[in-house]
Amino acid sequence: MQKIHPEHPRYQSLILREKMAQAYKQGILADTALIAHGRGEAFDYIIGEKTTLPANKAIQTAAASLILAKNPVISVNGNTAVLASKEVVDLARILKVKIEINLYYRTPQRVVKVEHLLKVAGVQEILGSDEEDYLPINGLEGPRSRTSPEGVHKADVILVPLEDGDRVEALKANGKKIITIDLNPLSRTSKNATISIVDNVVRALPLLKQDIVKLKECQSHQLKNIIKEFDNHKNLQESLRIVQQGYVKDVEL
Ligand code: PTJ
Repeated sequence: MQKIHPEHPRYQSLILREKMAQAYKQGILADTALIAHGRGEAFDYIIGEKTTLPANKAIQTAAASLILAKNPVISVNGNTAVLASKEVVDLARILKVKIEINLYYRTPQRVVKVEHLLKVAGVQEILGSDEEDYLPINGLEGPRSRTSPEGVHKADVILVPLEDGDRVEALKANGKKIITIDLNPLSRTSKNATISIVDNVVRALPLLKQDIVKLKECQSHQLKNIIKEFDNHKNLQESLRIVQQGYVKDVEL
């Protein structure tokens, strides 16, 4: 592994990049995973690698929604597992929910490796790894359409960090509430989700956990109010404005 100096101004970002490169070499990630990561990195660079105000608002609403959900599930792909297994497992533990593996570029070998990462991070039961036990989502082709009967299939609220647009659309069309974490406010995922958190998964997941701990003490009408007051479309526009401002600021330099 390349030595990265902690004093480097973009130390965290370089550490994540290195982590992804190593995981790619180990066959955990899809061939295009580093491209997806690079796109996220570009947006993160523009927003200053910080959680923005609209992202914080979306995180708070996501926390309220997950607490109120009857059957929430966390859907995990290769990139999320590599970047944030521990954070995903922490969140699942505190919410007492299941984690389900869903891979866009599914191979049995990658499923085993992603499952191993999550188990090392501390989770016992993981859905979505069985090659036989699944039900398809209507309106979606290929391995992405797999849902575990005990997980995504019967879930009402699904947290899908870093997801592809087709799957979000199909899950929503099947009546699910979708919470995404995607650094690109223009992605179909962000545009179609019920709650879109425009932030890096590595920052958003711990903040989501923090808000869940805080809001767990609230009564259900207070949580419902948080959700009622949130407008995802408006919030996404604010995220996009921050991206535009970041860009203009750089050009003026
Ligand atoms: O592991 P698999 O086989 O399921 O494949 C996973 C990837 C991510 C390769 C696959 O789902 C894919 O191709 O995704 P997309 O369509 O490229 O979308 C990835 C989105 O995630 C893009 O909009 C990126 O901006 C965003 N993104 C990348 N890294 C991060 C991110 N968002 C939040 N945090 C990140 N660290």
